[in-house]
Amino acid sequence: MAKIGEFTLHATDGAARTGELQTAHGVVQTPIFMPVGTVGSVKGIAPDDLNNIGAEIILGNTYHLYLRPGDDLVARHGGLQKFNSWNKPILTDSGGFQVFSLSDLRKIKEEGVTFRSHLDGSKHLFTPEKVIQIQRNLNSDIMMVLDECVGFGADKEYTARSLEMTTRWAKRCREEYPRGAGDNLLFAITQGGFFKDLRERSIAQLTSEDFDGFALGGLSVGESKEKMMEILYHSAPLLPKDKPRYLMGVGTPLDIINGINAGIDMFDCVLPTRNARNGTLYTSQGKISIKRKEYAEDDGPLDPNCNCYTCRTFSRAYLRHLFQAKELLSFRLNSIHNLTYFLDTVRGARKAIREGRFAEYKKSYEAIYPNEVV
Ligand code: PRF
Ligand code: ZN
Repeated sequence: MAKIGEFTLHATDGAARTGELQTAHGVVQTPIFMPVGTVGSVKGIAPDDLNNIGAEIILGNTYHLYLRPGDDLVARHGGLQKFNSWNKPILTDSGGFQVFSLSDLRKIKEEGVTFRSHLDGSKHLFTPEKVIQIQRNLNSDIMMVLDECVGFGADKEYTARSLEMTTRWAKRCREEYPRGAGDNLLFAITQGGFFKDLRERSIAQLTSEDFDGFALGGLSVGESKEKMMEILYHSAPLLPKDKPRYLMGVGTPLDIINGINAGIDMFDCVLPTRNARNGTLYTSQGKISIKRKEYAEDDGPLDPNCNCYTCRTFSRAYLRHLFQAKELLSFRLNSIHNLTYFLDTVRGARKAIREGRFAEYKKSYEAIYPNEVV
């Protein structure tokens, strides 16, 4: 077995790469998509489903698990994998982003960020040290440092001051959890908003420190696709080649293809599961809304090119009926399919990279999503 934290590249095709990352709970093939399991559960589906889909790693949220049921309770139950019976790798986001998007009355200081719980209004402080302690209690395979994700529209002066603080917070996280102190990996998060020179500064500062991987944060926060792509294609090549690169909270299938094309290895997004629950399904023919009348009598499979349980077993007519009747099974079957689609996308990318035809693979996705091409 490779050493925990070892990242091995198997093939490259242009800037796109395929490889594997060793974690304490097993190997992750890259490029990878990580289904989001905010509270330790991927909404609507069980670990059995995730295994059948071929999920290799899921994402959990420090913010949610700290507030409920509490990281100390999870620790008493043997860590997140014992608690939720998903015994493969888990990455946890640090809480910074969720505090900014979910909680009230947040106040950012050098020490950390104070906020009120979205559940009961209680007051809390996340410091870089605290979020490491929480993620250690959860026994996350890949822990993320505390960062500030500056919103779209933040001015240059604010963004510059913020990224310097994010760097200091990252260093404090590393000091709280020195290399060799455990089997949990620690990734840094680069910021810098939509200013190329600030992106360069953040990357230079963080990559001179000793982390197991590096994320691009602060993208897909309301900017145009053009802006996101500009920063993505500028920043990804500046990240170390020999460490995993993670594009946080991104994105659509075509965003993921572009990320891989820019040299990104890891992705997460609520899109496949959230859209599954509102009836928006990704297929090899593009996005469809299963609630539409045209599917009422459609006996065909949801996606003839998909081999998931949903597509092997049920008709579009039945899936439409379940959705219209607000049956819980609709959530499960739609989520199984959408996650399969996203995982098929990254599995197909790995194969294309190995075979030196990633450009062609990318074109096939641009043809499916013509309105998204930038
Ligand atoms: N920081 C953290 N988590 C995140 C982001 C970030 O910038 C994003 C931005 N798309 C998603 N999730 N810690
Ligand atoms: Zn399917």
